[in-house]
Amino acid sequence: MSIIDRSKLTSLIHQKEGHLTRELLLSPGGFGLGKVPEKNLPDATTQMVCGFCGTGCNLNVHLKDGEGVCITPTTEYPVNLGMACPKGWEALSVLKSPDRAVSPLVKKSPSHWEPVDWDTALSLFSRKFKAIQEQHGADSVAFLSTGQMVTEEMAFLGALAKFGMGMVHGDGNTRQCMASAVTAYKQSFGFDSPPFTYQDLEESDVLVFVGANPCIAHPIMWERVMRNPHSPKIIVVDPRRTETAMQSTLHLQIAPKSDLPLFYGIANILIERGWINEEYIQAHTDDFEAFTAHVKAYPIERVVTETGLTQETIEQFAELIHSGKRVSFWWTMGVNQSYQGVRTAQSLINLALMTGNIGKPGTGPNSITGQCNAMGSRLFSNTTNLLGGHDFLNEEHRNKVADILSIPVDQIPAENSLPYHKIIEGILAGKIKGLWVICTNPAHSWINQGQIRDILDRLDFLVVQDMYHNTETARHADLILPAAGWGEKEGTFINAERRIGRVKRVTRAPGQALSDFSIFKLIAQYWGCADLFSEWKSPEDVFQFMKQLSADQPCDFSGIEDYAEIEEQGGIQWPLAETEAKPPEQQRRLFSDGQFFHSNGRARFMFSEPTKMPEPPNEQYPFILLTGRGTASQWHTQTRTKNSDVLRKLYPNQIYVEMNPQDATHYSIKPNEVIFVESQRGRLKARAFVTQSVQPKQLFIPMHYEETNRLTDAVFDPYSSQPSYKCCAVRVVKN
Ligand SMILES: Nc1nc2c(c(=O)[nH]1)N[C@H]1C(S)=C(S)[C@@H](COP(=O)(O)OP(=O)(O)OC[C@H]3O[C@@H](n4cnc5c(=O)[nH]c(N)nc54)[C@H](O)[C@@H]3O)O[C@H]1N2
Ligand SMILES: Nc1nc2c(c(=O)[nH]1)N[C@H]1C(S)=C(S)[C@@H](COP(=O)(O)OP(=O)(O)OC[C@H]3O[C@@H](n4cnc5c(=O)[nH]c(N)nc54)[C@H](O)[C@@H]3O)O[C@H]1N2
Ligand code: SF4
Ligand SMILES: [Mo]
Repeated sequence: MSIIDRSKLTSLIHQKEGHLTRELLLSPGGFGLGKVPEKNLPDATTQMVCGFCGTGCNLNVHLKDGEGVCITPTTEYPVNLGMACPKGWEALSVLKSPDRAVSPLVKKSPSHWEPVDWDTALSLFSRKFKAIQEQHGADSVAFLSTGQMVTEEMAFLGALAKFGMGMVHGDGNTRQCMASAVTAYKQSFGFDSPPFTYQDLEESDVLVFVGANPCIAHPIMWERVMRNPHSPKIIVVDPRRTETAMQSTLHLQIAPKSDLPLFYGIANILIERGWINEEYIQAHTDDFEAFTAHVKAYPIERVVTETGLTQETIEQFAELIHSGKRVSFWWTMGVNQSYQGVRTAQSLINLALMTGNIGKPGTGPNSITGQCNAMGSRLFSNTTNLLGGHDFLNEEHRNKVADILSIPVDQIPAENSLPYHKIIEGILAGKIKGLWVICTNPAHSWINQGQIRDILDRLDFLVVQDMYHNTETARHADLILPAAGWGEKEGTFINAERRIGRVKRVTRAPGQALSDFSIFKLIAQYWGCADLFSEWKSPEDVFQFMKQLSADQPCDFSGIEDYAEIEEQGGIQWPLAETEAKPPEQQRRLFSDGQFFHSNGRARFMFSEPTKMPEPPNEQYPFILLTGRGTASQWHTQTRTKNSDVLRKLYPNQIYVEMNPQDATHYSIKPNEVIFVESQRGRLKARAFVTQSVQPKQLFIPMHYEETNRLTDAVFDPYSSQPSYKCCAVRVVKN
């Protein structure tokens, strides 16, 4: 069954007033029903990539008098093949909202902001941040960036903050999301390099989804699985019986955070039974012997005890991996957002390496990205890496970047930024006094909300640059800068399969809101560093710099001519070096030659002992709380999706908590009853959704509701510093 019920969506859209052209395009009869006056029909169509999730679907935007009026999915684009989820269909609606920030706002009292013009706002921005830096040092002002702006804007922000304004510390919401996958790939392969192409979803005969719920979070990738002609076996590893698990061949409903013993145990079975690809291991990997010794400590009995699975299920899983000709492993936040996310991701990478399931169609250890441009931020946000996947600590890299950008090399910091949680700690310690938050909403989405909100209020100066004036973070801001959103500006995104796609301006930003690109350009002027960016006139100018910066890196895309070529080709995946033949093939994967990015060309088996759950349930707090995506119609902190009448009808408006019927009986809780959920850090009120989809003594609350992160525990992966959003101890209290 398709999870996108188009007939429902269409009828909901029909109910919407004032969008007759849209009704026509979506209705089964299409044009020609005679309902809409000729003059309202769109008169042109352009195409661009969706601005929500990392799938990167392409959308036709139909224009009337140069203004986008409605959307249909592009049929001939190699990603979505004519499909889109509700967020894509509704992408234009969320732009029109009374919540949009239409002018810069300056805080006058704790709950009162006044509109000012850009000159006043940017003079204040520069004066305040400069004063802080003069008194406390250049590194006392930091920034938080995003995986949701176009890459050209991310690069501009990172370069402006670090090369122009002297900042050392800057991180982004990709830390909340992809950091564990990034670190896992870097350690295992030598570069952050997701190897797959979406065609692999259709070419595998065994697909293993771990901590991933694509039916909700990546619906169009799931549609690609549904098109797979090989009657694939689908294995889902998730403590919840998710929408995806319900459609699987085999659901391994493991105890939360027992993935590591499970996959080590599976590796042990594969080795014991000789179900490994010795030739591949010999030719292309390091440290397999030590890995073999390590996984010996995971006999099946131990795996049974730690995961709660039966011996038969575990064996069946191993047999399916063995019998598959093309096995692929896909993971998302159930893996990354953990106190041992990096090693868990690597336990999947190890399985792919040891069975030779890499570099061939339908294979791969494949991390699915979350945000539309998480891949862009991984390469160009100038936070964890120096622009283009380079290293701040490497002198050669600093020289290369300085050369290409014609900036003095001593303006490039020769030290790494603090990761996100250390920036937050730095504020608490009084070392960081100024913060600039762009395109992210940490007062809702960061872990342990009470703490982050208190910490944001300790800043001397907080600037929030957002499309909407009333986000949870904006409510703490001293200065709010109104930004244009997706559809109101130009640039490129990089999707989960490394495909660079175009984003365009199809409508005007409201009021005085400006594209982030223009805001950065203005700030450079007010700060007095505009000279550094005199060549950065348009996003496409920056794209040309990005090409040069990527040259000779694994992500080399210097072979792409320009924006026009990206469009002609249906997006272009990196790498595409200048020397490569054109046109590039539309579906390309990495490592087909078995060459990895470590200096000896080999991949590494990475592993260690699992660590203890930081806050296991106890008598007082007997439940484990899981959090994640709720519906295909909700996006993160809901600043955007709550502004569509259609989407609002497709998701529960009030916060709810999923609870197993056994627990509901035990606590005498009736379906829909309002209860309290409490952790050591906070409490919230939610409606009980009594369902078999969660196991006894586990609860699930979607992240889209403001209250959810009151409960979560600020614990991080030691290698990636990614927050562990998906397990803390809570209790339920009846009204
Ligand atoms: N509709 C919608 N789509 C989205 C988003 C959105 O907000 N809304 N956000 C986008 C972003 S940024 C991201 S990062 C992705 C996230 O996409 P997903 O990672 O697929 O979504 P989540 O629901 O966060 O988590 C996936 C699953 O991990 C499971 N899980 C929890 N703990 C464990 C564990 O210990 N082991 C295992 N194996 N599984 C566990 C949860 O039960 C959950 O079902 O979605 C993207 N797509
Ligand atoms: N409990 C729990 N918490 C979680 C998660 C979880 O699973 N559980 N998942 C985590 C994950 S994976 C992620 S990615 C984060 C997401 O967390 P956030 O990044 O905080 O969430 P968003 O709602 O996407 O915030 C993006 C902000 O940017 C604004 N915006 C959109 N487009 C533009 C633009 O072009 N320019 C500017 N300037 N602003 C713009 C939006 O209005 C919004 O306020 O949440 C994390 N938090
Ligand atoms: S699946 Fe993702 S990229 Fe595709 S339409 Fe939906 S939100 Fe947009
Ligand atoms: Mo994410």
